[in-house]
Amino acid sequence: MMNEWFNFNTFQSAWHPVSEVASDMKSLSWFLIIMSTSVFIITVLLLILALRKKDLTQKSFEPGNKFILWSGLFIPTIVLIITLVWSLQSSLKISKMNQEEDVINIQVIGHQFWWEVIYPDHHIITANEIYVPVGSNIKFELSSQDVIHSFWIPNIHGKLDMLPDHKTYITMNIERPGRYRGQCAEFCGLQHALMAFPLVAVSENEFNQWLARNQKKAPLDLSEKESRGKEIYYRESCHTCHAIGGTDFKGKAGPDLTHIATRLTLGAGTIENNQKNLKQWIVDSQSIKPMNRMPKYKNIPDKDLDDLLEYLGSLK
Ligand code: HEC
Ligand SMILES: [Cu+2]
Repeated sequence: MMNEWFNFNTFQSAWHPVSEVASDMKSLSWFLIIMSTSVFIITVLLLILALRKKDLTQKSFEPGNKFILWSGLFIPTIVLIITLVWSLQSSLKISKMNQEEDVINIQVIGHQFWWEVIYPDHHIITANEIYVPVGSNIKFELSSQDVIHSFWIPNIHGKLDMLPDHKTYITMNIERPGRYRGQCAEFCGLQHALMAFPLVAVSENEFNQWLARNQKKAPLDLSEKESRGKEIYYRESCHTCHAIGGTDFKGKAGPDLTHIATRLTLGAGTIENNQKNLKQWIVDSQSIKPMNRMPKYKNIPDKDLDDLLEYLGSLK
């Protein structure tokens, strides 16, 4: 069963804005679409009219003709000025928002093909999922660990590049709670299309609960099965790539797994996070997301795999 997160139409669309900036972009887009379509239709109609004229030697328009002056000069100038003023207004709003000081800081670092997410003021490191409160200014600091990626949540804002050697900033304010799909919008390698994430906008209250839960390190009072799973995690070298807060596992080449059991998706928005998918991901993530940077683990005995899953399940 797919959960609502995988219902594509409801969550990734620039036509369903949930922020002021995105609403502006939508109106401006409609304006441009209607204007350019009408210009196209009128031009084609005039062309047909001209082609139907029998006597081509007869001049119907003299230089200085009012019709030419209006449709060739005045109207286009007015339309272009309206467009210019409108889009400038939008960008002014964006740059004003970017100067807000009362913000929640979130750093997002692009990797092939996943997202590292850091809440520097709250000491939280996570991945492939971003929680934010509605109605607050969220300031994203974007960068990349490898190639150029692009940060794009169509319902909320335009795109912004994530560069390896330069930080970029964007401030957003989300009006309605919900899950909105973000997507890498710059071709960054073979799995660029499966480099996505849910942005979860919740009430202030729920956000604070999320913060409190995610500030906790991994639990240490493990059951026997979970402890065995932790040993398997070490034996199979998962720790060389994946950090788990509160343990000696500090790998940085893959997503942080401190709270993996509570994440919505696996493989950066590729599949739903459930027991069956997690097992399949570990055994052969390459069949789910070909060319991603995690090796296959086809040789882990079934019992060990079960214990490993039990351990990962304890990471809430
Ligand atoms: C060589 C480094 C490496 C090793 C070793 C490794 N992984 Fe991964 N793992 C990754 C990378 C990179 C990703 C991100 C893949 C993507 O989505 O593009 C990942 C993704 C994952 C995810 C999904 C996380 C998410 O938020 O989407 C899980 C769960 C996971 N690995 C578990 C494991 C386990 C368990 C082991 C040991 C059996 C392991 N990994 C070994 C590199 C590694
Ligand atoms: Cu990318």
